[in-house]
Amino acid sequence: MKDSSVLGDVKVRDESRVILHVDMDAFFASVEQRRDEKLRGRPVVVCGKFPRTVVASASYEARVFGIHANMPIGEARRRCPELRCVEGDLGRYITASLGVMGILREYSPHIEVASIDEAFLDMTHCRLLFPSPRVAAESIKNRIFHELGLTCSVGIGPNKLVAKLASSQGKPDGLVIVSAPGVSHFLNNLPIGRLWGIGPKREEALRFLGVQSCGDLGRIPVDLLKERFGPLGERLHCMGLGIDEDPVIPLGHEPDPKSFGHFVTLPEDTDDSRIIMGFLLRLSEQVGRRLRRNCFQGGRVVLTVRFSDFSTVTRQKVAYEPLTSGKDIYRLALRIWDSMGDRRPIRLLGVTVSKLKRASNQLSLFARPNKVVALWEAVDRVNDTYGDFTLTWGTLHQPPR
Ligand code: TTP
Ligand code: MG
Repeated sequence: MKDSSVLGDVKVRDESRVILHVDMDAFFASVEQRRDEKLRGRPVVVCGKFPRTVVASASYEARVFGIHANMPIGEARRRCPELRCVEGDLGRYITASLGVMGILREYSPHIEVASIDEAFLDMTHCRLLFPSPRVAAESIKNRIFHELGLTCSVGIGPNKLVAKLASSQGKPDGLVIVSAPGVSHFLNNLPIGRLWGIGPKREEALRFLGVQSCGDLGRIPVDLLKERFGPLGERLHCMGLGIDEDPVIPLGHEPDPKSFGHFVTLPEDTDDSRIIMGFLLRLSEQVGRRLRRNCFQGGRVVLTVRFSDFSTVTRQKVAYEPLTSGKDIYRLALRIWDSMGDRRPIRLLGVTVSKLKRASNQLSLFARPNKVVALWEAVDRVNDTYGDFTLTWGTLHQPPR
């Protein structure tokens, strides 16, 4: 196999890789349709339990009505009055996901679980095991369907970028194969919004430069992209050409996460500071818990606030001491909230901790007494055993509806 390598400053592209991307179709909704036959063939969405939750997953029958992930549930119901809304059950989806990943593992040891319902498989070294990548992909689709009662879409390409675009192109229940020489033809008319990392704002900025399709993105001078988008310009240029040298990273070899964040859509828009503070404390606790569970400490708190008109503001503050406890995260989040001074009613709140470092046992000058550390370890143990928020701050004793 040719390896991607750098000769001087000339990047050599490895076009001999065979990468499969498998993405389950309407995953949460399909698991619900499998469980309950009354939901099959019908418009179904999976959502949270708050009345103003958003859609997490929409069945393809629901998508005909323009319903999609992240749409407020009220809007989804307006579009389709007969819509069935099912409260999500993460346990069920994790079990289904384990089933899928178990099957995929039989096809290649080089598997990167990219999310609960998608994975990349590097099949480059498995070529002798299957007559062709197509045969391997068809076998995967058959097994997932017959053994798990679910459908998936598979994309095959010379890299992760193209494989992922190919799987999404074939949805639902598709199989799209793009060979290395076919990449530029494949990208030519593909809308730029399909590329990872291109949201509505970037899409608009690119359209302003006359870029409509991925093909256009590849043809526009890289210097223009760098001028407009900074360091991201180079990456955009590569994406437009279908170049992606990122390896498939198997479990246990992932780089450290960059941040941990939790978000909540409030039961109703509010400017009541007591309610807002309650949610901030709850979110901060959740983030602190994740930091400790994964043995990280944080250096910065980012507060996300979405107002009732959907305008969204993020503000951040750097911490003087490494963050691990929800209370410290909360203090900083509250300071950010206080300093924002905008008291319009809020729809969504998010607390994220970034600048993560692996937690060390080194004590700082201002180190907490070990009693505090021991207390948090004990609280975590109780919550691990009996469920989140079994032991928590008195102010959270009445959990938000
Ligand atoms: P996706 O693969 O993005 O969506 P999907 O499987 O529902 O539909 P598609 O056929 O287009 O792939 O996400 C996988 C699951 O992750 C999805 O079923 C629900 C969950 N999810 C959320 O909880 N919130 C979100 O915002 C998104 C996008 C997904
Ligand atoms: Mg999916």
